[in-house]
Amino acid sequence: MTKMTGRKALFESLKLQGVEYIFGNPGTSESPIMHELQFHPEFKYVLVFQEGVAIGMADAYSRATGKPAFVNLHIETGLGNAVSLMHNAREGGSQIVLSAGNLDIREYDRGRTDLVEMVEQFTKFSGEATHPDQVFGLINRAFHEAATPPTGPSFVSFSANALDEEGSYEFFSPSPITYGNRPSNNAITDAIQTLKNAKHPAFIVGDRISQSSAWKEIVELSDLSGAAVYASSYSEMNFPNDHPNYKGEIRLGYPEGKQIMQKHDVVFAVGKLSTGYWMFSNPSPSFFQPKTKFVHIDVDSSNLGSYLKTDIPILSDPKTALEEITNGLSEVIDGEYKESASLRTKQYSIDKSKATEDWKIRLSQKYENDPISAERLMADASSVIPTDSIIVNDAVTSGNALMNSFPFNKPGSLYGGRGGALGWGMGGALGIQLANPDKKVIAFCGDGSALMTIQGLLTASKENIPITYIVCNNSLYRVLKVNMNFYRENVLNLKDDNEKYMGMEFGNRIDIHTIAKGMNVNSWRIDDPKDIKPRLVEAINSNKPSLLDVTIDGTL
Ligand SMILES: Cc1ncc(C[n+]2csc(CCOP(=O)(O)OP(=O)(O)O)c2C)c(N)n1
Ligand SMILES: [Mg+2]
Repeated sequence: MTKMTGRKALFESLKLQGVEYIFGNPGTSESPIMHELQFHPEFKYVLVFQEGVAIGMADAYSRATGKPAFVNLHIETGLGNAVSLMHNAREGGSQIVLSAGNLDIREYDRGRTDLVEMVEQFTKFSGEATHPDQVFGLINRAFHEAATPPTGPSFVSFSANALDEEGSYEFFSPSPITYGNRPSNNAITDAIQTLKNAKHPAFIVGDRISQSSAWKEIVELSDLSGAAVYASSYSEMNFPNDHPNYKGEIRLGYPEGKQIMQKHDVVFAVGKLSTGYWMFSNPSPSFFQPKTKFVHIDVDSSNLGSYLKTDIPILSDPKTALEEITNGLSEVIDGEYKESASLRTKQYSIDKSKATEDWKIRLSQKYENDPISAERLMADASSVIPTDSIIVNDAVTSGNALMNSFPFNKPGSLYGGRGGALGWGMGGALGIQLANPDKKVIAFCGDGSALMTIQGLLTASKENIPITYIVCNNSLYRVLKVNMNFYRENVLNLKDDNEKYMGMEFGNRIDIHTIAKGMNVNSWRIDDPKDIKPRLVEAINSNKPSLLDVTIDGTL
């Protein structure tokens, strides 16, 4: 047994977990941690000026490195600011270990907050060490829970006494984590048979494809079966968006999503499905034809068969399951099957060319618009951004133009927020850049989203993290207007154009480039579309944090 203070044991535990960065904002209750930090130069403390930035950063860093990210915030007051983006981390299963100091356990009756209760519903595991002996075990457990499938955020807090008093420890290194749960043979045989009998198969992919590195496997199976591929989530490159079979994102809960699904007799889904009807009333319990065979692959049993009628649930690492299905299918199909699969792919190729043509027409119609169209911004940006850059997508309604302008066909080329909380991108870009110091990181953010966590710019300049931010400044929450129209038309059955939009416009243009300057970030305001390309090249080549505040058209 080794004896030492709880605060020293905390750093020993973090070292064993291979932690490199601590994303944080301290307070007095974290004094033991901040005091001990000076003796551990092997950790880099990245100071944030708003807690949401730390969560966005940790979320993205953990996704880009594939390992847990550690965050330290200040007791209930700091945690409160973090909860919004912890929702995204829980939705996306991000490997975050969030921590905070708490009052001495003896202050239990003096207004001491139950921090675990406060954060628990946004985590996979939460606990507080109230005795120094618990520190190592708690850290070990929190990292293990965060990193094992299904991954997800953890929370740990430390009573002041647990950090300042001496405890006894038997340290050991964390166990290796294997992600490759094998599927049941019967389920695989049934899935192969189902796909073999399919006339119009479809795949719905989620971020679990990226998480299990199953890009090659999903493309191979789609090529072999001629399946159309829809993304339930595309916050990472889950299927090449330039592949003929790729049909774009699908919103299963919406009428148009259900309509698209009507033509498919077999649907294979991978990962958690976003099925929500967002905030509208009357959600739909089903999305497919009653006769459609539904096969669902995931590492999380709670996603399988629990909310959708599922013919073949496959509890497995997607990469392994997809590989086994592809191998099995290629052994049982004949020339006739191959012929119809290739006919489907041919048709999808024609559809794709048509969609590309439509996009070009839309772009040319809007190219000279004043204010700048989102289409022009994205097209011009994509023509000068180096091809091996990483794109961060927090662009909200400009995201469609982004997806049409950039080819995403390499793993790790794109990251976006997961879950509904606004403000992910400012911190998210920082985490991606820290995880990829040799790559250019270009982050597209909606002005509304950027303003939620604009303090991220201060961290960028303080640490000289050379991201180029592009703010799509339309002076409004445009998506809320789009959704309001949908609500009025489909839920309220109103056809009247004279309805007002309340609380969605910012009034005067907010000069985000001026805010950026105040935070020591090089920035430019762009009103003339001709400035997009040269300023963007200048920003990227500066190798410093920089920002383009682009006035774009927000009309519907
Ligand atoms: C923390 C938080 N607050 C409020 C919302 C509601 N909300 C969703 S999208 C949105 C507006 C996004 O606006 P912006 O980033 O400017 O993008 P745009 O719609 O203009 O393209 C808001 C306010 C949210 N999702 N998260
Ligand atoms: Mg906006």
